[in-house]
Amino acid sequence: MNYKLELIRDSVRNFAEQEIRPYTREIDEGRFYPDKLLKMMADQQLMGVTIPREYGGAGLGFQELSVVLEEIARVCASSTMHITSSNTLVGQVFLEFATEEQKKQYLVPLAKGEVTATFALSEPEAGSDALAMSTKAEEDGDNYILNGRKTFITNALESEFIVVFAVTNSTNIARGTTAFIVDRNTEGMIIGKPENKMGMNGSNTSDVLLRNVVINKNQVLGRIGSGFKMAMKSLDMGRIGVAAQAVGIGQSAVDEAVQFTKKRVQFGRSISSMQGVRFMLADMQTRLSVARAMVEKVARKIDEKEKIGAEASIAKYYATETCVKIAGDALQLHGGYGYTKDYAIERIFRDSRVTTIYEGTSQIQQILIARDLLD
Ligand code: COS
Repeated sequence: MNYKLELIRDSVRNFAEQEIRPYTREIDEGRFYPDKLLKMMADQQLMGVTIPREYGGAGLGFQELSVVLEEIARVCASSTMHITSSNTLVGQVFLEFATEEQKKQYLVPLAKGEVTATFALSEPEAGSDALAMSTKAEEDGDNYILNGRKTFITNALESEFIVVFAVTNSTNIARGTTAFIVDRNTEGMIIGKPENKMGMNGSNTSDVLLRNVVINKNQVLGRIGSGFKMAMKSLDMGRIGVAAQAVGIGQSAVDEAVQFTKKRVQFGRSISSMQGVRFMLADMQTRLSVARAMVEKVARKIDEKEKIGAEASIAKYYATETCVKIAGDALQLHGGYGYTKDYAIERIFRDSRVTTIYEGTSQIQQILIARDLLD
């Protein structure tokens, strides 16, 4: 047993149970996220788990982050949407590619939880096919001028800055995409109204419209033309974050199913005493244990700087499909009650569903896994 990880697990579990649990229903039904909880998560250093101390983070790794995401998602999946970007997508691109000055200006407040930021890659016609992106950045003296539309951008409305990927050379998009840091309120950047989503209601998702947005060249992140590979690399990190979140959601489904089936009496006995129900619960628990072990393995490899190949995709694919399956089975075990908003499993089922879609669908993960095997 890794005592340090177990201590972190206990402490985050207590925090989530005591501070977040009382708001879970309100967050889901009200489609908002309390500032008070954001501040508390920042005070617990949850926004910067994987960011070194010198840049305002906790100086830990992906193993610790996985435990944090799992324990928070177990109580309120939406809450993890406020922790992932700073630790994975945005945090990792800044850590690896930003200049020292950019790190001081952007990464430090992000890791401390003083500001929110997001990652804008997807477009209306470029979702799974990221290379189909059409947002353009044209050079103009000391500046670039950005035009285009990004879609499904997490927390865009609250973000103090957005990492926008745009094409600087359309002859080869894989080698002609660049990442730009666009500050909130930059003229020409318009954030759309939040999507009316099925779940994860504690986090907004909006379009980002860029109309002749003038960005100085010192706001380029990394090298000109290196943006696509940067996005793909950070998505590998992001995917292990989603896998950990899925394990947490899956665990909450198991918790709810155990609690409900023990209490529910049919045919004169608790349904948890029936073999058919017990087999379902055993199957759920087994799949969940496998998913957790996969996440732990990939997180350890990332921390030890070992090559992960397609393993982040394998973990994301398996953990998220498992999460959706377990949430569905747990709802089934609740019978008609599971179909009402009176039981937490209804929200858990809705929240689970996006995990096989965002940060690369299950089908994209299958493509990457098969390529690693065959090509
Ligand atoms: N790390 C670094 N470089 C990578 C990479 C990675 N993980 N994955 C791909 N690349 C590079 C390739 O090496 C290639 O570079 P060269 O042209 O210099 O050889 C380039 O990127 C293009 O890759 P590829 O040829 O594999 O492109 P495809 O269009 O065949 O596939 C996929 C790209 C499908 C893998 C990509 O579009 C993808 O991941 N799509 C899903 C996007 C996604 O997850 N969206 C959700 C966003 S939520 S923030």
